[in-house]
Amino acid sequence: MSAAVPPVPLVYSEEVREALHEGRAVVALESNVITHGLPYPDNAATARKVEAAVRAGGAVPATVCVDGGAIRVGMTDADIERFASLPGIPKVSSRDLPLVLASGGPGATTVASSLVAAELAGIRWFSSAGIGGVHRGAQETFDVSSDLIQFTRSRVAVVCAGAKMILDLGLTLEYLETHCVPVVAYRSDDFPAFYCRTSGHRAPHRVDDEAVLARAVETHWALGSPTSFLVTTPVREADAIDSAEVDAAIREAVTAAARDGVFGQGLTKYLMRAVDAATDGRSARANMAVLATCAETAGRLAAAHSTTMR
Ligand code: PSU
Ligand code: MN
Repeated sequence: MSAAVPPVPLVYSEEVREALHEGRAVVALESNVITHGLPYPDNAATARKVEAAVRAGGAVPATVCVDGGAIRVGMTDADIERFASLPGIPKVSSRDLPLVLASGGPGATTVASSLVAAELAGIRWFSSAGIGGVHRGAQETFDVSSDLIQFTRSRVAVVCAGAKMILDLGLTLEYLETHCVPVVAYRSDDFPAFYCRTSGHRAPHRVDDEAVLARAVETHWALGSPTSFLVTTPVREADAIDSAEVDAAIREAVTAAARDGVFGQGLTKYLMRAVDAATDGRSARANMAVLATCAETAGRLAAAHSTTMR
């Protein structure tokens, strides 16, 4: 038997392959938000809207998933429909990737595993509404999202509306600072909180100019840093939720999760669904809106980046 390590099987959609070949701007997107973030059929409609938003920004979307023993970079419409409607497709974070690839089953990539795929594919930009982070009570539970650890390893610029509201956003910012991950608020002052416009924390940096941002991203990597580069953009005023409206619901959800013994990879989904239920779906609708906002900004920044670097 040969001791050679097999190459990582990457399968590109036609459109993404061409865009990368021609050096056009591409924005990677996760698929776990389709399978675990929203209910059917909102998830399918949102995935399409998010792809359209990337295009509106001027880039090509590449939604990432695992299927048939390969990492798929660019899902077809039929893929999206299948992932959205088929129950039981597992959440695949970075550590799960080799297992799902080896077994050949389908898997929905989180922010972390999508970054692994993006870097392998040579995609420099990624968009998500709310990244994972340090969970509330992590001092006891040790629950820190693999998304944060992956940021320390993948050279990808990540556009997001901050981290999910269910997390401890102060500790999440501390973690990013400790691990030398740049955090820049684009045309805003504060680190946002997913569907709330501010976390109450000021972002470490503010940049308003797309070309400056593009140069900062390149310079970060030129300096030898192996990390991601976070760019935040807040939810639009019209789509935003007042943090007072969700605060109590989040606190109750965190208590209920502890009572029900929910931990590990199922916790984030449990908390998000509990808040959606407590707000009569308002938080889910805000989630859909902010996904599109981030995607459009990512499309614009990725396009500006590819022009600036030409
Ligand atoms: N559940 C949702 N929406 C999401 C996620 C879960 O309702 O967006 C996700 C994202 O895929 C993110 C991941 O990368 O959860 C982080 O999970 P964890 O906190 O277990 O690391
Ligand atoms: Mn976790």
